[in-house]
Amino acid sequence: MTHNPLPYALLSLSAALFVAGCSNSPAGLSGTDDAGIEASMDGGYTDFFSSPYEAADGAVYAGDLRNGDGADDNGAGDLDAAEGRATLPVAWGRQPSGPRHRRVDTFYPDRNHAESAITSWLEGRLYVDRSDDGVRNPGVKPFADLWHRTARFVRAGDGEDQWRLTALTPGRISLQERDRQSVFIHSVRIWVGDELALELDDPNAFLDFPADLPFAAPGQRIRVEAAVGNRNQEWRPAQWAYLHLQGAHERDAGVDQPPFERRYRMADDGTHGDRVAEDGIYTLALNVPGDTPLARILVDVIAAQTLMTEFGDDYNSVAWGIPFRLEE
Ligand SMILES: [Ca+2]
Ligand SMILES: [Ca+2]
Repeated sequence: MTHNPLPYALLSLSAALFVAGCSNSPAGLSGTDDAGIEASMDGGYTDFFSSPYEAADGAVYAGDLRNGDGADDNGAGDLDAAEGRATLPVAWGRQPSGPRHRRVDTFYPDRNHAESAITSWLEGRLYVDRSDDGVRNPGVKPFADLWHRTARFVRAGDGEDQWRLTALTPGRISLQERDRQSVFIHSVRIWVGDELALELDDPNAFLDFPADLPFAAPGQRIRVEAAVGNRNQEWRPAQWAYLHLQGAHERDAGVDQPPFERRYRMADDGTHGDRVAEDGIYTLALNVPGDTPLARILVDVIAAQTLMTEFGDDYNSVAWGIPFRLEE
């Protein structure tokens, strides 16, 4: 396998932890169960470990959903960019491609507990259509992302190869070539009704599962604020922010449904619940859709430059995936 410096660093750290754990608690070795851990990830917890779905749009969307009710706000505005002023394409979207590699490094502090660092290497194509000609004829840009999450498990029963999820970090998506990434997420806050349900300023922070996850009933109002930025200020705005509602599990047993994915553009213009225009805090307020397998909220930041042209090797994006609980 060929990997970049970042995954090497992550894996080296995990390996060091693993060695330290073994030497400190030799009994831990007899409790290792890598196959059982991965079986649990791919079993009941697939919503949090199906990284390709967390990463991708899976379609080239026309316009943008903005009002939270599913109506098309036609986000593509005037395509003639004024000096330094970024505009949106008519349509854009991502499609994963090629094989996906997942690496799981698990440390066992004792025979009943496990902490797994999961890294996936994701590649795909970004489609951008900037010609307002009534034809869906996008150009294509390649991308290569890293997806990372850490999760803690407890053995569900003695002698069973079953592990119960007890905590997890947000899913963090970044460029494989980290020094090419100029966009960043500083923090995310989620309100459910009038209550601040989650405040995240560290994507490596653990959320207790399921107690710490934002929780809402279908139809309930949620509001998401994301403080984001771009070290490259060539365009104004320098980036766009999107919110994806996602879920992978099957809502109805026995019915094989495609993963649920809905993308909304977040506002930084003082509308749609945004408190201050152009302060780098993007907002979206919407009513939680019912009858969907909503399990994740993904905050997705993409550099303005990346959507200003249809071709080129300038993909520049970052995302945090936040697990979410929908009242059944
Ligand atoms: Ca077109
Ligand atoms: Ca704002």
